[in-house]
Amino acid sequence: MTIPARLPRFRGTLHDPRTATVVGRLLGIAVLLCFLTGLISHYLQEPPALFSGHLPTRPVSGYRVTQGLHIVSGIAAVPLLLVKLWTVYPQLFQWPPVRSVAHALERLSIAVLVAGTLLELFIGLLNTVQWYPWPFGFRQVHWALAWVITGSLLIHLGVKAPTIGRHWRRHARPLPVPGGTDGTDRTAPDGSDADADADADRRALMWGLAAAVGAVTLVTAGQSVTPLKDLALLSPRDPDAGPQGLPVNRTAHAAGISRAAVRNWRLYVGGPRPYELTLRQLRAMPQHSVELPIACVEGWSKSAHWEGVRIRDLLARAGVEDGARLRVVSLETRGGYGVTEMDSAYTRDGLTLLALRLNGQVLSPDHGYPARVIAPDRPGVLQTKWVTRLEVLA
Ligand SMILES: Nc1nc2c(c(=O)[nH]1)N[C@H]1C(S)=C(S)[C@@H](COP(=O)(O)O)O[C@H]1N2
Ligand SMILES: [Mo]
Repeated sequence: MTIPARLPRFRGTLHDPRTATVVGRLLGIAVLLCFLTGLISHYLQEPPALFSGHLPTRPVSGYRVTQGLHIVSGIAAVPLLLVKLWTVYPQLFQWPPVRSVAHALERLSIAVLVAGTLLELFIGLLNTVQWYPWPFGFRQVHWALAWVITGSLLIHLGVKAPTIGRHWRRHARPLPVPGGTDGTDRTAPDGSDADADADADRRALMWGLAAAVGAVTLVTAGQSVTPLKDLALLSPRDPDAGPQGLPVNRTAHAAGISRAAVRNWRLYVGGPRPYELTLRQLRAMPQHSVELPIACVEGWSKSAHWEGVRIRDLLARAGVEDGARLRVVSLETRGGYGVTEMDSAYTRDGLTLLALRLNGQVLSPDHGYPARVIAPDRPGVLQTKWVTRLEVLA
């Protein structure tokens, strides 16, 4: 078989299986961490019936940590993926392009893996800057792609297992035997030691990669890791910005909350003895204070001091037994977050409040005045603002 003369030839020492293995396993760790924390986020937002009543509410910052790790590992995967692709891209020019049916399927699975991962990281990154320039639902696509990636990655790992195994450890280098004929001669024609050169190149590459991953992590992690916040040059959100020391994702204006709606506001609570309360009546109920974070799926998070009425107490007043599942309805009628569900694990929890105050002040309009949900260990997107109804679900 002759190789077409126009195919490029690659002489770099780092387009080799050892480098692909070393970079690949770091990328694998990042992808695995991102996948597992993504599963957690998905199941907290859309709990299967199996978990009903059992969603974790401790540690209260659990979601802050797992979602912070999700964003950090996803961002770290970007330079790792780029270097991995650079290491193996000469394979694109292998000849013949397809050797057998199995080989064709393998190449196809890699194409799916690469395309899926690039798209997943890209839409994830755009999501962290709150940009949704596509017609499809972000979460559904992000979720589906995660499984496409997992499947094609398992195929890839299975096919490459022998190669990965061979190059998992650095080979002890045989002593160079100049001019040796037993196949152990590692001396390049110019007298240098080719293996040693490759090792040195690889070390340089890995330091560069470590610097790149470290840099992108340091300048973004500050949006959830408070001690790093002064370094968070590139994080889309400054956790200190916003009224009352807390960022705002959707303002009252953007959510279409009218003055009239707020003026006529009442809280309805369903149950065997449903009732309605004015804000004044709500303020007359026993108030509790909690220290809980808002942890947005987009990666920023911030702890705050909340005061308000326990959801548990509101339900008890309506004659609801401990542990009801709720539908929480906001004054907001457009958008996907106006109506949310709350698992009984949260409604049972004494830390779950219908908050009226934030950091010592009455909630500002953008933070959900007159009342919003705050619950422990819960994705920010479900901490519903401008709450007006609590309906008990069967
Ligand atoms: N009604 C309503 N509640 C909402 C939202 C919304 O768009 N509408 N955004 C949610 C999201 S995505 C987050 S992260 C938090 C942000 O809270 P904050 O803007 O009060 O800081 O509120 C949540 N509550
Ligand atoms: Mo959010």
